[in-house]
Order: sequence, then structure tokens, then C-alpha cells
Amino acid sequence: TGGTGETTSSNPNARTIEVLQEMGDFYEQVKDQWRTRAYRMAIGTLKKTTDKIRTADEAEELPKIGKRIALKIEEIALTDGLRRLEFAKQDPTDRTRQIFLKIYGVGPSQGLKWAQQGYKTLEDLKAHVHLTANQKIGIAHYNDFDTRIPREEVTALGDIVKQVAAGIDPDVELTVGGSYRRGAATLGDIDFLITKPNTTTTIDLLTFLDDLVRHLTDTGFLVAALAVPRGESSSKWHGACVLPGNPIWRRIDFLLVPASQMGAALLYFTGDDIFNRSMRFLAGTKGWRLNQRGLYKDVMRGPGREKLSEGVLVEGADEKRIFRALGVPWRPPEQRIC
Ligand code: DCP
Ligand code: MG
Ligand code: MN
Repeated sequence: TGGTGETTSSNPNARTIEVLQEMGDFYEQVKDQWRTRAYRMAIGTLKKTTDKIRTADEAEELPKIGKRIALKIEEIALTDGLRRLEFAKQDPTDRTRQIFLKIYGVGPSQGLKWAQQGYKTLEDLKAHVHLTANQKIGIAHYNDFDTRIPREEVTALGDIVKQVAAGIDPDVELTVGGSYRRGAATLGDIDFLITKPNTTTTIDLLTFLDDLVRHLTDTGFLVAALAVPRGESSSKWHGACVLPGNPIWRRIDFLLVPASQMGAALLYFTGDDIFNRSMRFLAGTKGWRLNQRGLYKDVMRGPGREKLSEGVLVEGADEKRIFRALGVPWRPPEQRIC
């Protein structure tokens, strides 16, 4: 996520937002959830501003901006940068950690571990550490997966998939979600949601997914399988595909969704992630719960707020009805950028 060029550069605080975003990304990568969240909320506030914020006092008067981030905002306005961010960037361990983190199949703790062990390059990893099959693909196609995909290419890739899908089962419906549905000009990957009318479980769609993957692999469209479903409840398939004539491997995700959950899944997989968080938070303020399967009420919680029951389903099938149930005016996907 991020870096999609969706932020309006006409915002007077565009530069501040950009630097805060980088700082927030850094905290996200080092798994500092509290700071990640604080930066996100501050960015969300700044994106709604119409005046340039220059001082910490001005910043602190805005909603959801605390004292420490207010000081950072002042520092950026004054110096066009952040010392804390420069420090993080200069730390060589941190730089390699960032490189390793972008390998498909490498999580934050693994990336950190390799960096701390002194490995510096992808070549180092290939020569010295045990890599999973997925990580090997992630390294071999590191630059491919790191290259953003033009929107037109995603449209073309999507059309190929839809055509093959229609030949297997014309009742199956495929939607490209993620940043594509939000209208982004370039994308990190292709997120496909697959559903079929009257289904209530993903088991009804597993055979279709098998057939789809087999056909697309046979024709040379799919070039690698990364995460594939194991067991009945798993419904996702991660892999790589190519557009005929284009050598760059693209990341593609298929997600099976029963029709009864399609609204909630669409909402979740359209994002962006910050918009999702605000919708979940809103559900929480009503004592409800929103996830990629549905909106639930009467969720029973124990003393530590741990969930004791799933609650009663309010809505799962229809995205617009989820907005309505939450009392939120409908927001078209292009406007779900926080
Ligand atoms: N998502 C989320 N929280 C996450 C990861 C994902 O809410 N931590 C949701 C919102 C995303 C969607 O899933 O929009 C798809 O995830 P992607 O990582 O593919 O993100 P995008 O499609 O939004 O952006 P990109 O163009 O980088 O793929
Ligand atoms: Mg995506
Ligand atoms: Mn994805």
C-alpha cells in the first residue's frame, strides 16, 4: 500500500504529509503499532486541511494530532525534513532490513534478523541463508514485484482472467478490488475477488479455483504459485502472472468469497487500509464488529475486551447496506482514501 500517487499535491501540507508518511512507514516496518497509528491519524487530519500548518501549536489544535507529532510537523515545515527519519535511513542495518522486507514471503522479524546477522544484499541471502521456495521466487523476481503496474495492464490482465473464468463457469463473478477499484493509476498487485450467486461457503468455489488456476497455468499466464489454499477453510491463492509479450512478472491474488459475504469482502479488499480501520473503529463505537465476512452486532466481550461470541450478523452480502447499517453515507471506492 502507499505510494500510489493518490494524494493530492494541491494540499498545502503535501510535503509534510509525504515526510510523515515515510516516518509512519518506518514505524510500521519496525512493528511499532502505536506510533504507526498515531502517524496515520495525523496524516488523515492533514489531508483534510486547507491551510499550511507551520507551528506545533497550530498542529496541536487539529483533531487527532498529539504533542510529539505536532513538533515533527513544525520541524518539517521549518527544515523540509526530519532528523529522526534521516537517522533511520542512514542506519545500514535498517536499509538492508527494508530491502529484505520487500522480498515476497519475508516478514518483518525475518527481515530484521537477516539484517542484524550482517547480510547486506540479496546475493548474500542466496549464498548463505536457508530460503523457502517462495522467498527464492521473491528474490529472483525482486525488481519485477517492486515495479508498479500501470492501470491499463491490470485491465488487460483482468480481461484474460475473466475470459477464461467465463469458459469454466459463466455464473462465477470476478471483480478486481484493491487499489484498482479505488481508481489508482498504478498498482502494486492485482486483487481478484471471486464469487458466485447463492453460495454461502468458499467450499462451493474451490473446484472453480482449481480449474481456473490450471487453465491459466497451462496457457502460460500464471507463472508461479506462491500461497495456495491448504485445507477447506483457506480461500486465497497468491501467485504471479505475465501479460503476453511483457517479461515483467506481476503479483496476482485470488480470493474466494461466498455471495453471502461479498459486500463485506468487497469493502475490506477495496481499502484503503486506513479507511478500513476507520470503518472498523466506527463499528466498534456501536459495540458492533466489522470484518471481511460481515458486520455483526451483539458481540459478547469478556473483561479484557476479548471476544466471547461472533455476534449476530447484521449484513454481509451487500456493500451499500453495510454503509447504511453503520449510518455512514455511501462512499464510492475512488473516495476511500484517507
Ligand atoms: N488490507 C487491509 N489491511 C492490510 C492489508 C490489506 O485493510 N494490512 C486491505 C485493503 C487493501 C486490500 O486489502 O486495499 C488489498 O491489499 P493490497 O496490499 O493489495 O493493497 P492495495 O491493493 O490497496 O494497494 P496496492 O496497489 O499496493 O496493491
Ligand atoms: Mg493490491
Ligand atoms: Mn494484494
